[in-house]
Amino acid sequence: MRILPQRRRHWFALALIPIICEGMRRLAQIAVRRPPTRSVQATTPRGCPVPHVIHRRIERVKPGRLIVVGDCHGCPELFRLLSSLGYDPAADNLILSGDLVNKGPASLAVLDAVPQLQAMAVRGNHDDAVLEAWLAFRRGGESALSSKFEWVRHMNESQAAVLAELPFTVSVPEYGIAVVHAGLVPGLPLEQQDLWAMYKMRNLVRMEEQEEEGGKAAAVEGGPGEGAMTHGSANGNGAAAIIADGRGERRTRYRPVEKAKEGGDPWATLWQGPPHVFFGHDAKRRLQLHPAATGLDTGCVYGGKLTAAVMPPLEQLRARSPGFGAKMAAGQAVGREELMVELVSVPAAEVYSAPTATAPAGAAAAAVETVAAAVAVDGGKGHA
Ligand SMILES: *[C@@H]1O[C@H](CO)[C@@H](O)[C@H](O)[C@H]1NC(C)=O
Ligand SMILES: [Mn+2]
Repeated sequence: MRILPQRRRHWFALALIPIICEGMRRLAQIAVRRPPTRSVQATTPRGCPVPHVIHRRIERVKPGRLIVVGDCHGCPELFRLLSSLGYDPAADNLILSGDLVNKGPASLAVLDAVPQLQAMAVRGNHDDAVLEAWLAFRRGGESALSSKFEWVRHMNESQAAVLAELPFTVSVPEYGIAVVHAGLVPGLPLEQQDLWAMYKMRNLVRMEEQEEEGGKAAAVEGGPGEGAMTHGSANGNGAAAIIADGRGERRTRYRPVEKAKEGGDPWATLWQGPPHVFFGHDAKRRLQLHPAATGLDTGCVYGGKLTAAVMPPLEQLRARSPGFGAKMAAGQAVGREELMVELVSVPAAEVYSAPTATAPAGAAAAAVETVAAAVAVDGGKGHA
């Protein structure tokens, strides 16, 4: 620096500013353990390899019914529910809403059942955590397993492969539906949805004006290549969405958060579709019946029940539900009525896991339970 004349030193310092800013930005990202916004999603939020297919599409359904089942959490009720439905793997289409494993006693049996039953499933946060634990166990031996994941030592390669291949969403365009474990942010194409948010979020916080002007969400606004969402936002702060509202002038941004106490609204109340989204993850809110989203986690592992949304075969649906064809043709979200959804539940045989977090406020919980009781139709057979 000394050899530079005063004026040139000045310019040299100016030239350094963007470099310093970039460095600080990178440091800030590292500090919150968030990779750069444009990075390819090389790992899941738990550091597992991303599956080959993140967003699975079922282009042609089998000729039977479409059945979406809520969070199993290793509960044997899955088998009772399916037998009460007379599930036929050769004809029916079965999708599980994730959190297949953990907390219940039959995690390995559920994993074995996925290929045996020709089921599809989406990745829940527990599925990813179990896969992470198994990978660490296989790398580090005995010491790598915490007591919570003790059972994971018995998981073999085929069972782990089921977890490793779980996509984050399964879409069935012919029915106008999609399945995700936790939720989706309105206004973003699937490819830009945040991996963390898809299996962790419960609420969406509308971002304040000043928050909107911060750099955090700005990257989502950019052109091609800049839209990729990051997934390291373990606190939910990194994923913000921008919605082009109407002609794209007014924009609403939402920040997905994990816990209701972090504010905002249940994401499913803001979701307008299409598609109609079936999801799980939110056992505290139990059955959620919104116009374009249906929450199916009815807390089986906590002694609640396991719930399925059953839709008729596509051919029957088209013939018997005029609203279905009309809405699909108009590119609108289909509701449960148009989909002729029947909700079928089996009660849990026991409390497999004590709910850890506090239940929702009494009145609200009671109201939700009443709705659930009014709508859910018990499976009839297989209840003994
Ligand atoms: C894993 O265990 C299941 C039985 O639970 C068995 O069917 C499968 O063949 C096993 N896979 C391997 C690779 O050992
Ligand atoms: Mn979950």
